[in-house]
Amino acid sequence: MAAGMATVAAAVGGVPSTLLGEERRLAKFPEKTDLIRLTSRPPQLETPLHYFKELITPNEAVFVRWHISNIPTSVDLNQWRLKVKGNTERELNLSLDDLKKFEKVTYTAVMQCSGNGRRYFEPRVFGGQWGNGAMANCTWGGVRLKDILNKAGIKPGSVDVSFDALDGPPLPSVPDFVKSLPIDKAIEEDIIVAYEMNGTPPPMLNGFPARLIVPGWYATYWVKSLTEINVLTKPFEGFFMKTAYRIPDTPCGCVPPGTAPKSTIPINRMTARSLIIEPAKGASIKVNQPAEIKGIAFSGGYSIKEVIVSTDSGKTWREAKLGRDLGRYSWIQFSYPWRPAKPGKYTLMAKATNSIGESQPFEGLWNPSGYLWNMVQKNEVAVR
Ligand SMILES: Nc1nc2c(c(=O)[nH]1)N[C@H]1C(S)=C(S)[C@@H](COP(=O)(O)O)O[C@H]1N2
Ligand SMILES: [Mo]
Repeated sequence: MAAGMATVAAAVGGVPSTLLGEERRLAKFPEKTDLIRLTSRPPQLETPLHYFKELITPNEAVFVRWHISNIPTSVDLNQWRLKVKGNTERELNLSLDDLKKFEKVTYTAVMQCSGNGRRYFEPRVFGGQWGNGAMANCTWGGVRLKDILNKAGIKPGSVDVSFDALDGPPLPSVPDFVKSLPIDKAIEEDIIVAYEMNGTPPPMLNGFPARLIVPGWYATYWVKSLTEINVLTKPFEGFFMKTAYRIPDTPCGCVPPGTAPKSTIPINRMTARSLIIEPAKGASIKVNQPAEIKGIAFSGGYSIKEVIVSTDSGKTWREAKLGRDLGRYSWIQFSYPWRPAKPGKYTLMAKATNSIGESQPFEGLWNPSGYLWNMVQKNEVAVR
């Protein structure tokens, strides 16, 4: 994979913007509100930023991302089963009611696509040209994957667990969307099979009737409309682990812009990031009036310790106030009371740091697939 990547990235500069999905029109899909359409088949829909004023993202506004066009449009719960098989003492075929008999776990976690913010990469890279709206903060309810695996009985010699779903390839030449986790990761306490999203069954497009939640990790692992869990004695080698969704094997997951990594690893935990939501980019603000700077910050499973805000392009910084803490997987809201005293152009910035010192770079970190975007934003606003 790595060898061809540098040339691919370099070529994107000359690609017409329509091929990069630049036509960002709103579209309405079943159970969803108007979202920004990147593609229709398969659906890739982005959330307009104003929805992130809320601590919890409503189901109808949550972004949508499918890889292959054969996606489920209805599920008969009398037929649907979650099969657990492979290197286990027994095979399970769980109905939704069976799943609900396990102990229920509920928490709030940010779901973010690996390619969120890809459109800001310089040089540009191929793939869905997401702005910052391929993320959501939802409360997930479901059952521990660990409890399901223990019920099946994991046999010695297990190395990976793979996850398959209702969506299938339209042609045999198209790889099926199957993901895997190493066995030690799969039995972590907080990974769940969720049948609730903000207290109701998830919309079809977000993985009805149940999906995997790997809190702190990018959503590529959050397999929707789950049907099969397979415990494996050999490393899983499917396309979406071996070829796609890999990052450079360097401490930053990045390489010099436009170059190919020497080696890669599967993408995993999310980087720390923050986003100013208000005032929006390009907003016009009245001089000498209170204008609160508000936003959100999160990281891959470690609580946000601090958010600092600048109103003068990063020359001086002030600590923002953090809002209600919904746990280490949730995003946290921040606010800073601002009252601009002079008219002019202002560049607003915010920088988050988590409890293990992970923060955000001032220059975009680059990798050929456009993952891990977390550069400190520069939001220009006008004060009149
Ligand atoms: N079955 C299935 N699950 C999937 C995918 C998919 O294509 N098929 N895409 C993954 C990726 S890359 C992302 S970003 C999230 C998106 O979840 P959402 O559509 O609920 O926002 O689903 C993940 N789970
Ligand atoms: Mo994704």
